[in-house]
Amino acid sequence: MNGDIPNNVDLDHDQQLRRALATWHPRFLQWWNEVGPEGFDTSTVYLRTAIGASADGWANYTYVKMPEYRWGIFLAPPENRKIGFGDHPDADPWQQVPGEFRKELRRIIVTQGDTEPASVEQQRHLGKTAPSLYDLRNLFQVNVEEARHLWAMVYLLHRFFGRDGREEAEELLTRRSGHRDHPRILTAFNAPIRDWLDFYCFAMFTDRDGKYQLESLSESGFDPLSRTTRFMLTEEAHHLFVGETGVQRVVQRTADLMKQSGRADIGALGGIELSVIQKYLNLWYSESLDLFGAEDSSNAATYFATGIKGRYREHAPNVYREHRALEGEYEMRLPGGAAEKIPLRRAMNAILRDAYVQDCERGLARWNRELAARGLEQRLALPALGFNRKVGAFAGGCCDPSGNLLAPEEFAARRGEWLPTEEDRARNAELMQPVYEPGKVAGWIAPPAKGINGQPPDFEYVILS
Ligand code: BYC
Repeated sequence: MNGDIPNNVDLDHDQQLRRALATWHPRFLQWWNEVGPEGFDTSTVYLRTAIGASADGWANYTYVKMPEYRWGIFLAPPENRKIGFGDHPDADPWQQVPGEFRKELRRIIVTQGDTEPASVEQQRHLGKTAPSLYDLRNLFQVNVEEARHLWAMVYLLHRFFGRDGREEAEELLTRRSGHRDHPRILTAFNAPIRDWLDFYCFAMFTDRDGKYQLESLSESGFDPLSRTTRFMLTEEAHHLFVGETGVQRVVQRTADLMKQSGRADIGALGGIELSVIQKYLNLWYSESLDLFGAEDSSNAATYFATGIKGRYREHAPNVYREHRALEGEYEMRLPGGAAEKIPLRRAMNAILRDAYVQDCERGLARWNRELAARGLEQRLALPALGFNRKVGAFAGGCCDPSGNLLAPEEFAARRGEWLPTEEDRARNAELMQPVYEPGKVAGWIAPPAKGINGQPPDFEYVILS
């Protein structure tokens, strides 16, 4: 079985790793069969498979049946670098796990690893309602690659953490998204993804947290973690594209219907109303903000001080003047418009989140241009930092999307104005009938601007059987 695993980690000569994978690989396939995409095991899908870390190896397109996908293990090429930040910026990166940081590194790798299978589980049923074969294929591409990202973290656990690493790798296949007794670790990965608007918002906002977390882990002093996350980021870009353009296409269609009809309530015309799109943005943006952890975090300060996890683009030229972050403060915003200054190192989660927020605002501006281009006055918005938060300074309080504090009863009473209701979801479920004919696209979403890998609009991305 190991002979089939594409890799650049010298698997053939790593007996310990091969032995660990010999047990884990069949368990992984069992997990995929149990909770991976439902109903498409025998279909043939036009997928890219990473077969090497070089430019021509990581995006190899072929038709494959998903259970036969060749999940592999890849590290980006080594770089000549120093740790570059924290208490020992001039030290060489570690090729093995330093004993004193073992616990922290394991915890971060397990947390990262846990999100990957969780997302596959969350998206399990979406194939049955895909708006086109193009979208169906993109969903499956995201699914197989998130599963490969699980492999990336399992490689680190198996290769560098001995017996407890193997136990953690096993646990990654045991927890389940949304399970009452064995849930996934982070909150957003237990939230259901019930329809395609959830999926596009998830890929826009939650995958984007992934991008920022992976970027800061790619700065890590633990070199194998840095190299594996750098390679993951090459695949992640497509997931973000699926999310951002997915929402954009929904907005385009909605805007077209609004313009044609001269009205906002375009539900009867087969579109998703802008107010409903706004509620989904509110939900997934706020869920995803929680993924950055608390703004004031001693864990984050330790990760930075020890060289385990850097800031976004820590190594890039001209981004940070100094890399110890011992001086200076961060102004942490609090409910009700107040603020509190905290030492910079304790604010690493918040600093990363701020970069993320800016990136989300860029995506939002792109969607709003679709409305402006059609002469419409309405605009989408990102809700305030304090809206619908369960982690950090705003946890437990209640705010409306503009950031005004509310009594919990008022929030509960008005919740349906700001977050998707059962009626919104029922309406979307009714709209989202599958469209599996090559070149055809459901009526609630605009067609994609171009095909995958230069393919024509009527390309048969998935051969159903
Ligand atoms: N849910 O100091 P704090 C992706 C816990 S997405 C539940 O604020 P810290 C992907 C925390 O564990 C990226 N619990 O947190 C996307 C701690 O517990 P203890 C995933 C939470 O440690 C789409 C306590 O609260 N990668 O790749 O600084 C598809 C106080 O914690 C949550 C990573 O997250 C939460 N949201 O940081 C597929 C990177 N937040 O110690 C994939 C690895 C916090 O009191 N993870 N807690 O028991 C990390 O770097 C950090 O663990 C976090 C939180 C950034 C998540």
